[in-house]
Amino acid sequence: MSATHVKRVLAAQSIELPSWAFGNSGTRFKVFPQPGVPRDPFEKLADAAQVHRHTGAAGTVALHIPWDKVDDYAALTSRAEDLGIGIGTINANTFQDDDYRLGSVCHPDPAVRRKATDHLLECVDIMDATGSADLKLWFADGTNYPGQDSITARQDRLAAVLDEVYARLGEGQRLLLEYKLFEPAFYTTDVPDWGTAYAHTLRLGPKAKVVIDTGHHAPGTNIEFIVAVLLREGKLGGFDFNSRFYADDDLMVGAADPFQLFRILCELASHDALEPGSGIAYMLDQCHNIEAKIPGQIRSVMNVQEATAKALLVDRDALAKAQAAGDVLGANAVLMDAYNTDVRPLLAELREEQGLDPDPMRAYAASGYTEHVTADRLGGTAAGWGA
Ligand code: PSV
Ligand code: MN
Repeated sequence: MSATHVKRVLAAQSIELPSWAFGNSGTRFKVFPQPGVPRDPFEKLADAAQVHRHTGAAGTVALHIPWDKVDDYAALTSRAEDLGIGIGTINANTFQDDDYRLGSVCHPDPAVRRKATDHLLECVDIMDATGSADLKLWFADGTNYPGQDSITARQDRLAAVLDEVYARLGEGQRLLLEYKLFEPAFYTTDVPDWGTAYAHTLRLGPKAKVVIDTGHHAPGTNIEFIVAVLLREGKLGGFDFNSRFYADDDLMVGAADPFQLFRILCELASHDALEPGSGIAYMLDQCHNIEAKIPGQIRSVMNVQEATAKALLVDRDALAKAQAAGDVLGANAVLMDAYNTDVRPLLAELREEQGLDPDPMRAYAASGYTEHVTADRLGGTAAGWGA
């Protein structure tokens, strides 16, 4: 692919930011509060807009309901527009209510399932109000002990709820089903893997797709294989990007294993799924527990851009030739040549062409925004993971 084409795809790339990345977060051991953290969804949007301002590649923000619940979604949407960004995916939350001890959509009690379903339907109402196209569902449902509940009955309950939510989707709206190996349930999880998510979304229909959170697999899982299979079946809806060393670490994408990120993006490039309009939502799902949040998001967007540029630089003709000839080392060398290319000058050039500073980290630091919000956001309650 020519440098011009690479830059064209990169210029059109859009990486969605999670609103919750801007609030205080931590582990079950300690949350280290940071000064200047937003106190409401409007301030979260303002911080997200800074990431877009300096990268030009992060024009939408995902909301998490009820963390980002507001009285007036029209006002929130127009604030986003004023800031030069848009509202993206609506993430449902059926994991933080006392009623959900035994699950939400898979709970044995129909009243709890009704409550969870009503929440999901409310999320679609919010999509209507904000113009959001995607509903992202992740369920903390599962069991901790053998015999605790019927695995099959739980799948039946899940299917019934998904049917009801799917039927409520409007024109152009999608349901993205996210899977996760374990946590908070430890014995069984009701949507533990891509196979389960695929089976449900296949049954539901074309508006239902699978979302891959890169942190939700067993160590050593070949995620690019999952990407290839789902793309081939037309069932890949999007990504929650982040890095993991051990479990669902939610560290910055491309930090723990940039080569894995490159391999995933290579698979997407080979299906032309990085091109605008491919229908794949590229989202971050991260928390910045000890590092500064806005620069953490800027760095993450840059990491995705760098891996994307490398994936686009793979000489696909040479690769196809080497593969057809059974040239194992030659084919591998084509990939490694692209991976080992320093794409930072190309991205700096692109940013200059877009009227941006070639170094987004430096530009943000020089902007004085951190100092401004630290001085300005006094009083009130800082948003946290969960508010
Ligand atoms: C669950 O671990 C998850 O990945 C889901 O996407 C949630 O909505 C999100 O994290 C919350 O941070
Ligand atoms: Mn996720």
